[in-house]
Amino acid sequence: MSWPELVEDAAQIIHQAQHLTLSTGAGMSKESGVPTFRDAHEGLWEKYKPEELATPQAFQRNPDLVWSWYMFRLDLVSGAEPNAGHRAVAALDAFVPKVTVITQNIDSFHQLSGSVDVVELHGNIRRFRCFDNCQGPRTIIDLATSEVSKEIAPPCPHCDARVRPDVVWYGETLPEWAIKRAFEEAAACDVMLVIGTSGLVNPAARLPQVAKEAGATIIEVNPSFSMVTPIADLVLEGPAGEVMPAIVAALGKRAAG
Ligand code: BJW
Repeated sequence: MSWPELVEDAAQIIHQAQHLTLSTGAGMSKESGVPTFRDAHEGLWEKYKPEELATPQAFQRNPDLVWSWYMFRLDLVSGAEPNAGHRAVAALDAFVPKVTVITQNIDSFHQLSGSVDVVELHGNIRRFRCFDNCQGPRTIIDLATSEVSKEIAPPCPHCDARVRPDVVWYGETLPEWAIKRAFEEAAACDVMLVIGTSGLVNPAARLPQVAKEAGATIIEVNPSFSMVTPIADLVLEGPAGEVMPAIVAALGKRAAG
């Protein structure tokens, strides 16, 4: 069935939910003009494999290359805005008693569009820290990005190391509190809405399975097949920026009627 035919089913399930957990990925921000990871083919993305740049080893090898890649992406995110999908996700807070957004995205768009409870699994591209964690794990460095080089990773103000973005690279552990909350919310929800993730990167990829095993209904919004699709109870094969506003409109009609 095409996604418009499934909107009422999705609204019915969400309408009955007491505890809704969302798990969102790069597809959520695609309609804001931010490329996804695995279907992006432009600029630096064409030249370098994200997997080869998003690692601590890559930063050690060539900090300036990795820094310039992140500055390019920070400019992209700073010039973009949350889309109708993010706004619709934020609107869900009005329809379900408990809503938690667990995101792999690093762009702050859920927070900017008004979602109240957002758990960032992979950090945030707008924050920075010392590569050597000289002031303690994940201590944030206040950096005016407008005043630093976009090509050269700046020196840490406290030690000889360089400054890096506060994101989670391959092979690095996720913030402990974030992963703990994510798995708690996955295990406790009665509905999980999975939007715009390929479901390839762990540990985030395990969240829908955890929710499913705990008895939750899984709804997926994604125009393409993903690793989540086989376990989803309902799949709306469309873009988040169109599907999510349609679901919220259907919820609004239910609330009014
Ligand atoms: C739309 C749409 C529209 C399009 N609407 N939808 C071997 C070596 C080292 C590590 C590992 C290893 N084997 C396994 C691992 C573990 C590794 C992992 O899972 N790797 C797999 C790839 C195999 N995980 C880790 O390393 C994690 N840490 C960890 O596990 O620690 C313990 C450990 C350590 C060492 C070894 C083993 C365990 C950390 C993972 C960190 C991921 N970091 C990145 C970069 C973040 C910073 C940055 O942005 O640069 O996070 S990678 C990248 O992938 C980014 C994303 O958050 C993440 C997920 O991608 P996402 O969001 O799913 O995007 P896509 O592009 O994949 O999918 C987009 C989807 O949207 C598609 O389905 C489209 O169809 C859809 N779509 N338009 C709705 N309009």
